[in-house]
This record gives sequence, C-alpha cells and structure tokens, in this order.
Amino acid sequence: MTRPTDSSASIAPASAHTDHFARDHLPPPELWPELRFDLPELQYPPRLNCVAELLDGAADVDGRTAILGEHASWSYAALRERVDRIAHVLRGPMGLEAGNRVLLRGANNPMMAACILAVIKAGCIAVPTMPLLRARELSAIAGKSQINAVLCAESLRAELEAVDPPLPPAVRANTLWFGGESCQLEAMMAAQPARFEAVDTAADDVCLISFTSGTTGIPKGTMHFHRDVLAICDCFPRSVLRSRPSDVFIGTPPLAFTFGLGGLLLFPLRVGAAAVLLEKLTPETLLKAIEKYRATVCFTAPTFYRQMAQMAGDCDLASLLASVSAGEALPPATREAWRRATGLEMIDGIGATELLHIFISAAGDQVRAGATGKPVPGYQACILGQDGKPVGPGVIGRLAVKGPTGCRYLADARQRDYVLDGWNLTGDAYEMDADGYFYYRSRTDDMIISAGYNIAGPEVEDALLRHPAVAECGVIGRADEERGQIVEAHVVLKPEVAPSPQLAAQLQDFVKQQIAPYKYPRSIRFLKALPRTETGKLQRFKLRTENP
Ligand code: 3UK
Repeated sequence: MTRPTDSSASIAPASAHTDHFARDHLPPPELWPELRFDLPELQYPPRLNCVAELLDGAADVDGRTAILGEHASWSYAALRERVDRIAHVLRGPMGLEAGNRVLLRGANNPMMAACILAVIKAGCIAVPTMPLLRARELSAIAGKSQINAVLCAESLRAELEAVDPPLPPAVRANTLWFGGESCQLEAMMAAQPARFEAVDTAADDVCLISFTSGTTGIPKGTMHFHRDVLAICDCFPRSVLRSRPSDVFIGTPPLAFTFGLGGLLLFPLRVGAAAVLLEKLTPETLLKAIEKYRATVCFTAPTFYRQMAQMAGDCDLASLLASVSAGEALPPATREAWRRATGLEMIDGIGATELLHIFISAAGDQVRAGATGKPVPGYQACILGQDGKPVGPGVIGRLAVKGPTGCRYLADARQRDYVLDGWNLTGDAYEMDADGYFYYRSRTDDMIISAGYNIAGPEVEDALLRHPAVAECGVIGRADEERGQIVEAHVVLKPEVAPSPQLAAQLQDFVKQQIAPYKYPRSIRFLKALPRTETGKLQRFKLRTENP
C-alpha cells in the first residue's frame, strides 16, 4: 500500500526488508548510472509496493479479465485472491521474511505469473529463471542471489532436483511445487486467508533480480526496485504502444525475461487489460492463438515475425492492432514482409535487462526506415565516440542511455563496463541522424573489420533475407590472414530449397547488387538451423567457434 508523500520525502525512507542482502550487494553509489525522473508520471511516493499498485485498485473492477491461459481465465479479483493466498503461504508456512529471495521456475502460465506477483507483494525478491536453463546455470544463479526458497512448476521438477552442485539443504526443504499432479502449492493456498495486506516496502527496495540471458559468460544479476517496475509501465506502453484497458496482450518471451515480464504481465495489469499466457508457442500456434483470443497486442522476437509473415494468410488477424519486436535487431526485410502480410507497421524497440525494458522505439507514422526509433519519453540517449564524448549525426559509436531505470548488477565487477559518466552503455554500436532517430549497426564487439573496412553484420543479413531462398541467416567476421577478417554468412534455406555452390554464388551476387560490394560475404555456409538463446537471440559466438 502506498501512503501519501509526507514532508520527509526527501529523506530516503527506511527499507521494509529485514533481510538486507539485496541492499548490501548493490554497487557503490558512485558506480550507479544517473537516474532521471523527468515526467510527471514518474514521481513515485517514497513508499510503494508495485504489485499492490498494479492489483489492489484494479481488482475491484467488476469481472474484468486479467489473465487467460490454456486452462484458466482469471478476473482481476480472482488473480488478486490467488496472489494474496500465495503471499500468505510465503510469509506463513514457508517462514520467509521481507528481503528474502525466492527462485521461480515455470513456463508462461497463470500460476507462474501469480507466483511472481505474490513474492513481490509479500516484500520478498523474485528471481525468475527461464525454463530451458540447465543445472549448472541454475546453480550459479541460485548461489549468486543466495536464494532462501523456491517455487517451481511440477513439470520442471526433475531438472531442479538434478541441479549440480545441489541447492543448500535449507533451500531444498523450502521448495514448493505448483501445477501437475500434486498441486502442492495450490493445496496450501486453499488453507490461507483470501486477503493479504501488501508489505509496505520502500520505493527503492529491490523486488526483482533478473539474470541476463547472456549470449556469453557468467550470468549477471540485475537488481530492480518497486519503482522501476512501475516506471517501465509508465514509459514505453504509455507513450509508444499506447495500451488501453480493452487490449488483449499475447506473445512468446518468457516471464523470466524482462521483455516478457513487462509485455505479457506488467503492462496489461497497469492499464487493466488482459494477458494471454501460453506455453511452448511456435510461429504457427502463436498465429492461431492471436485468432482464438482476439489478441490486440503481440510481443515477440524478429525471427518469429519473419516466420509468421509467411503463414499469416491462413489466419484471421483482424483483432491485432500492434506488434512489438525486440530482443535483437529487426531487419527491414522482416518489417516489410510483416507489413505486406498483415498491413501492420511493426513497433521495433530496443530494451535491455539492465534497464528492465524498452528505451528507444517508434510506432505508426513515427517509424523511420531502418531506425529503431527515438528515445522513449522518460529516457535520453546519445552516441559516444572513442574518447567517451558524444558525437553528432552520422557517426557510429557506443549507444549510451539514461532514464528512470538503470544498471545495478548484484555484486559484479562488470558494473564498471556498463556505466560511464552516469550513462548506461548497452554494448551496441548505433548511429543517430539529424532528426534524432537511432539506427542499430551491430553489437560493439561484433563489428566486422575486413581489409580496413568496418562492416556491420546485420546490414548484410538484411540483404540476404531479401533473397527468396533464404529463411534465416547470421553474418559474422571470420579470421583471415590477408584481410584480418572476412564476412561469412551462415544461411538457413527455405525447406523447399537445396544448398549448392551455384546458390552460394547467386547469393553473393545478390548482396553485391544491394549494398556496397566490399560488404558481400566471401564465405557462405548452409546450416539447418541457427543457434539461438531462449530469448530468441542469435548466438554469433557459436557461429564463430562451432564451425571452424
Ligand atoms: C539487443 C536489440 C537491436 C541489444 C530486452 C526488450 O533484449 C532485451 O534484453 P537483453 O538483456 O539484451 C539486450 C541487448 O539485446 N537488442 C534488444 N532489442 C533490440 N538490438 N534492436 C532491438 N530492437 O544488443 C541490447 O543491448 O536480453 C528487450 C525489453 C526487455 C529486454 N530485456
């Protein structure tokens, strides 16, 4: 519950946490990015429980649907009751205190959503994990965030029990299973009161530790406050997406990925809309589900849109008003294919786990060809040159961002790499135009340097994707004695096309006709599929290392 701001608002309000682990492991203040609250809607009171804010007002609205799943449809009141009962289980029988960390595991479904919300409402810290994570990664995440308890879907039980090195005995003793045959958590909920008074947390108490999907290296835990959760709802969805109570949100990103947590749970709740949570979606089943649920807003990654564009003709997508693409660069060829198939102008948006959600984007007639967009109101962005100073239009440099959210790694030396002079450095090479539009070029460390030329892989990928034989592709720099690096394309062909040296030569010519010839791929390899993370990102390092 939030109290009116009082005269002591300028003094940092006391944490509600009795377990101070999170606060103790925040980076030192001088390593934080600058935080800016430049809009009226970003002025949050010093005490704030974001889940109380999202649920306790809306829950009184008669019968409105909050969450739909394969086997469930919950009104706001029904969702709130479940969240409250789970919060009682956490603080009662499980014996947790405010500030404890709860590891969460489950596919996208209504119970997983209720569990995340309950942990936060109970004053604890949610540590959601992606279903496909394997034993070693899970063990690292559990260790780094020093978890106190686990809520896990019964369907992922075997995997969790195989975690190696095993979870500490106290954590194993405090693990509850939901769904499946046993419905252990559900049975305990039934014995609890239907109302839970939200823990009166400080706006800057940590409520979420989200681990970066990380295409390389050891996972980094990013720490987010109650106020951050509301701030992302009051930025992109409000000014770019313009979501409304009548919206029905659907899509693929896992709730354990902040792209999904925001797009498929927090954003709909913030405006009193409905969220459809479905497991194991494919491009085909997502299209069917949009039709079935009359979804109005879709969140997924570029490769899903590319595949859906080819099948969209078989479905009635008339309900769809907005399609949001994030996670990796949206090739213009994919934007065009989706527009041809559906008549919709996609909303591209760049977000990051460190900043929780999207901070540069554009919608409708604000979309400019090839650009991600402009800073979302509430955020600022610029391009930094090699000397760390902002550069003007037309120069490629490092993308730097600041706004109401920003990077705070859990006990991680890499904090120094992400924050420079108050700016968050996302690791992306971008370029700005004279009108303030931002253009993605590549990841900073993926820029290909061949015979002295800088070549951005995604531009070559976009050219290849326009060839009718190409389903997907990934372009990397391969070490080369003569040129330093050469451009190498890894191409997945459409099912009806067979690979051949002739086709490779055709693809090379095709690229040369569209972009500067020096950028053409000197090497072409045909693959059955591209290596991707669970969040839909191409793992370029695997293309480099697994195909020597
Ligand atoms: C890349 C993009 C070009 C970019 C995310 C929306 O992807 C998300 O978070 P991650 O921490 O990765 C961040 C990095 O992914 N990227 C994301 N979107 C785009 N590149 N165009 C885009 N539209 O390299 C960025 O630095 O996994 C996305 C919302 C929440 C998220 N966490």
